[in-house]
Amino acid sequence: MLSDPIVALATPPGRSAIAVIRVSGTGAFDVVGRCLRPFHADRPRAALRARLVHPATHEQVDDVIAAAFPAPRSYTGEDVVEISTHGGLLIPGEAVAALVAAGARPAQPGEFTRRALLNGKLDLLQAEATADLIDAGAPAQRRRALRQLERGLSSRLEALRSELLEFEALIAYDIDFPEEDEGPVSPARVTAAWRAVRERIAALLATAPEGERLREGALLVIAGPPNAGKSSLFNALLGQERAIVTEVPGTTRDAIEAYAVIAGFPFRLVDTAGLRDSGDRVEKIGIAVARQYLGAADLVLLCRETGCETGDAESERFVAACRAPVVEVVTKVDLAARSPDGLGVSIVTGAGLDTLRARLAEAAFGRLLALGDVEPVVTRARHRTALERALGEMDDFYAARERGVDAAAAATHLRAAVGALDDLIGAVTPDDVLDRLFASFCVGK
Ligand SMILES: Nc1nc2c(ncn2[C@@H]2O[C@H](COP(=O)(O)OP(=O)(O)OP(=O)(O)O)[C@@H](O)[C@H]2O)c(=O)[nH]1
Ligand SMILES: [Mg+2]
Repeated sequence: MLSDPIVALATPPGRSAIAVIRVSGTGAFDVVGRCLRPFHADRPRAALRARLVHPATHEQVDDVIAAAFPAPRSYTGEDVVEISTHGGLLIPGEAVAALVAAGARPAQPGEFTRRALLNGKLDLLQAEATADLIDAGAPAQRRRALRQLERGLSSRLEALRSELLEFEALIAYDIDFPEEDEGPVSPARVTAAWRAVRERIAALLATAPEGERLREGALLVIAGPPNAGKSSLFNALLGQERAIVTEVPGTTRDAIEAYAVIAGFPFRLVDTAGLRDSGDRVEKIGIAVARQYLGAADLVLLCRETGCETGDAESERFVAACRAPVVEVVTKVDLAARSPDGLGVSIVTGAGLDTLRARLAEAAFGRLLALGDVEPVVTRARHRTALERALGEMDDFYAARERGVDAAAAATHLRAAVGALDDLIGAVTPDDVLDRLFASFCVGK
């Protein structure tokens, strides 16, 4: 395994108070020792002030703070030095160049975390959580990623894995005593134990749709008749005037998509053209686009203007055609003589907006809200396919037993189910899985 010293800027380039540079690998302390005056590898985990100089010219680059983390008690499990330099356009780059001149190699994206993984400091799920934490845009994403980083999902899978192994042992016991009529283990006991494990795998798998939605953001499409106040609501939910609002029906033509955090959850908001039977060519195209978005939506927000609550045939037809859940809202309630039957909102007075936000979060992420932050959730297609495989093997095992297949042969399905969970945790991870994960990482992480 490669453990040559690598270096990278761990903070984004540009003007800033400080920048952090990381060096990791066998010989990292020698590399840093050539650039820092003084450098104390024998005083680990202490922040010490030093001059950073170029190893060849001895010219001073910066005045820095550095801390040494000897292996294995470091992020990567190797010898690591973290150096805080001044920020800005020049110094961090020059400092990295000095460390390269002293013998370090510029790191690949995610190379530090990859080494942490290979050295057993993190499992694959934790490495994924690290990327999710950095990419988090909504508090719910941060909470979920932190739980996963704390091994919430890993320990649930490990527990599942040992239950599976216990079940396998039960079956093995059965195999070892084939001469007894009923076998030493009653079929009812085998079925009950099988069902318990199967249900736990299925319960975890059931979190996948909303878990994946949490990583990507729920696609929320705002629809309704022209002039219903869709764009006004879009802007209000977004917190900025992004879409054009006028009193002219048919103002919005192109669908407008924007990322928004609503009640702490991530959404991809889409404002669409008002739904009506239009003769206008451009508007017609806009309505066709709206229809496509409605087809792909995770959730639809249907707007109806106050006084038109009964709805129009066109919107009804659109909504009937989409598979996603629909949240209905009556807009412009500040103009209403009496309060509406359903949920009313006004962007003029702000009435109903908080209730609407809560309702949208509930509709898109209700299952996650009910689970709370403690219960583990799967958030990637990779997790889903591995669990589906485990579940499939469990079912194949049962079917094989039902068919009277020899117990030892049926048990190979249990082995395969354990293998699927191992892949998920990342016990043995093929290089291409790692390559795909770390390609999306920042350099320096
Ligand atoms: N009084 C009041 N007027 C509103 C409210 N929301 C929107 N309006 C007005 O209603 C008109 C239409 O608003 P838009 O947000 O453009 O409506 P839309 O549904 O996007 O319309 P199209 O894009 O044409 O389909 C504008 O004149 C807005 O100022 C509200 O809560 N109260
Ligand atoms: Mg509009």
